[in-house]
Amino acid sequence: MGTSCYVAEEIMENALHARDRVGVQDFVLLEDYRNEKSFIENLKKRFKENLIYTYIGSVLVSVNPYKDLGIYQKEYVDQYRNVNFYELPPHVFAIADTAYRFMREECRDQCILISGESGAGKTEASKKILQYLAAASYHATQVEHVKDKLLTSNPVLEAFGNAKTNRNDNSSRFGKYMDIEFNFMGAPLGGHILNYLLEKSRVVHQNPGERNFHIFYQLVMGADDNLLQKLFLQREPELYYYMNQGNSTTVYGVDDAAQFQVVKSALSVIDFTEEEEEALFMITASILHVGNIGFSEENGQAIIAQEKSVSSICKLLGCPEDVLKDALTHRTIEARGDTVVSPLNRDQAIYARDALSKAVYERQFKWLVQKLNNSLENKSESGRRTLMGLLDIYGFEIFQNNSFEQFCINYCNEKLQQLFIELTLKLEQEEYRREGIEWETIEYFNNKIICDLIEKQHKGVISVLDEECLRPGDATDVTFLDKLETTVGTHPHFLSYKVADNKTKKSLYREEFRLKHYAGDVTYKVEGFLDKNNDLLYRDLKKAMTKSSNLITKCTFPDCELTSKKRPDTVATQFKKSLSQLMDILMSKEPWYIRCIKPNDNKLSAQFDDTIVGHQVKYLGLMENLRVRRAGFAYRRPYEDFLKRYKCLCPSTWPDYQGNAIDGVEKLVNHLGYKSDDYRMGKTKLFIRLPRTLFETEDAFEQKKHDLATIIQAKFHGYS
Ligand code: AOV
Ligand code: MG
Repeated sequence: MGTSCYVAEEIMENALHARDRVGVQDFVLLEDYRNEKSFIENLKKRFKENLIYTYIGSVLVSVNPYKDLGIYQKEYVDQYRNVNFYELPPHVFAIADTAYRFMREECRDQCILISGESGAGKTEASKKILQYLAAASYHATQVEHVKDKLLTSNPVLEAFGNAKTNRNDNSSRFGKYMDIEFNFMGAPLGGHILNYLLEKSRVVHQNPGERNFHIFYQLVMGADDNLLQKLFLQREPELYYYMNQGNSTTVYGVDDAAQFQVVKSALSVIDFTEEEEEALFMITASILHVGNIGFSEENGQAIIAQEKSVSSICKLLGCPEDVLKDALTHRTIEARGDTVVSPLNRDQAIYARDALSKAVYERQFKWLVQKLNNSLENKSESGRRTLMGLLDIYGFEIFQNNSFEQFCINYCNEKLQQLFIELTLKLEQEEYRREGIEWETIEYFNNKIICDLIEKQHKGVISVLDEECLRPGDATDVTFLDKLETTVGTHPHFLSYKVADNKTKKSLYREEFRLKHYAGDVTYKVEGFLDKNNDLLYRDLKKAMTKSSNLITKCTFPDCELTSKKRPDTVATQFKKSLSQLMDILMSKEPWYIRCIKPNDNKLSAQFDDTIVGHQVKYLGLMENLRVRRAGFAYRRPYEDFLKRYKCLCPSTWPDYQGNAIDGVEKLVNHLGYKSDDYRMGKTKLFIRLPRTLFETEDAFEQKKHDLATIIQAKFHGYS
């Protein structure tokens, strides 16, 4: 037996002795593996011992410790480097290392999918993976710069895309998928980021206890006096309407001013020029001024209350003051060649003002991602390359008030859960059946029904919403709800006041609908759905922005947009399309999963709430995942591949073998002494139950390679 297996056994032994205290490190070893209570008990035992990671086979379950455990330093990176998956205690580094090695050795694209509800630890996990890949991958001076950029892209994106919510002090308000590109030696060459739907409504509105995006607070608290003056800002977040609505301008334990310095230095690493940096902060500042404009009303016409704010904006963005003032209080409508200018009332003006802020911020964010991508682009090498994808999205969320944003976020989580089901529960079981391996079907809840309810053509929530958005005339949020009730009213995962039974009616208001998501019931208020989906910015304001001399705004509001007649897709449809593309990307890669769990709802370190954890275990499908894993096989390879790699280990298959692959593999496994329960012969593939069996074979292979190399070397020396 090779040394690595010996170590594995010893660890396993130790683990068994310590089981009472620390539980099992792989749920597959859990005796009472069908029992949810035992499952949760095991998580809890480990959590209490600060062991936050546990495997279900190759799936990593992680429980947020809400404290620094000191398990991510360099020693840990070194420890996990090039070590077989099961030989060390579970760790996010082990997943990163295994995916990285698979990618290099088998030249196949990999992806690591991180899921879990808001605050469960997805973003932290994704940062640890990036850190590991940078530290453990091939070192060379020419790639260190790429690594720097990959790592520093994070604080910049988080500053502009994360915010404090009531669920998480550093909540991601956009979805992020990142591909890192490696050459054949495993050196990172570059990267590419895809971003998904930023929650831009936060720019103009925050719920009690919440904040706007971090960057606003960082700028106001961290800019030096000089810069602050240049931006016409004061060091008091409470002065700005866009920062003070949540009545919570600070985050416990966070130093916004220090973070601003981190962002500034990160910007220079990712190739921002001084002008670009200045333009970026000017836009950010101008949005704060937009929020403070304020309007009064006379004879039904809006009047700008804070002229000073407008003049600051115009100086910062370099756009003519009269044009902006007009655009903030008037609307031009063009019909059949005629143009009619009509004044806005106060509400309309506020609406237009906020639409402007949202559009400017969102476009700036997209520009930022594009700029990052330019900086991360692999310009040095062509040739064979493989990709490692990393997905970190916004987690499932339920708030007191749920609106269009939560609808999109939760829809995204449904899609990701669907992918998990497809790949780990459905395809896995189908493969056993297809390969003719005896299999007792394991039942699971398939959330495809909810995905369909949301996205089905003509019949889903998004289609109905779009229909109302595009219908000229009297469409409102309420007519949208009416239509929803007619179209999907009988769907088992849909409820609203009108279609609910008398008992459920009591828990619903008239202008709400409830979706029974895989992770729980969420009640959405329809108010604002049409507006947010339409996402209109009045032409006058667009026009004012095209006149801006700020180098970012100039680029994000191109003139051609004014002449384009084509109506863009609605927000929900754009999102649906981008998610569908994302699913295709993920399906084309070998997936690894990290399932994050939140131990309590109070962001506390020492609290493990059985009910809250139990709920997550249930909806994440972890019990079913375990049962499939228990009954299944950890490793499978087509006969040809297996034979090709290991044929040298058996005298009947090496050096000469003419027969077919299946017979060859049979000879091989017999010779290697596989026991009958260790493996199954499928129609086209060999299935191996435990990784240990494969490790032994791999060790024997390494030994053989070594022996052969020694023989060849000896011969070589003999001849010379
Ligand atoms: P999320 O990404 O899953 O939520 P985060 O990764 O932002 O959640 O984690 C929330 C907070 O929990 C972090 O800011 C840390 O304080 C703490 N935390 C998470 N993981 C760890 C860890 N491994 N060690 C120590 N502390 C941790 V959201 O983005 O809201 O869905 O949209
Ligand atoms: Mg996050």
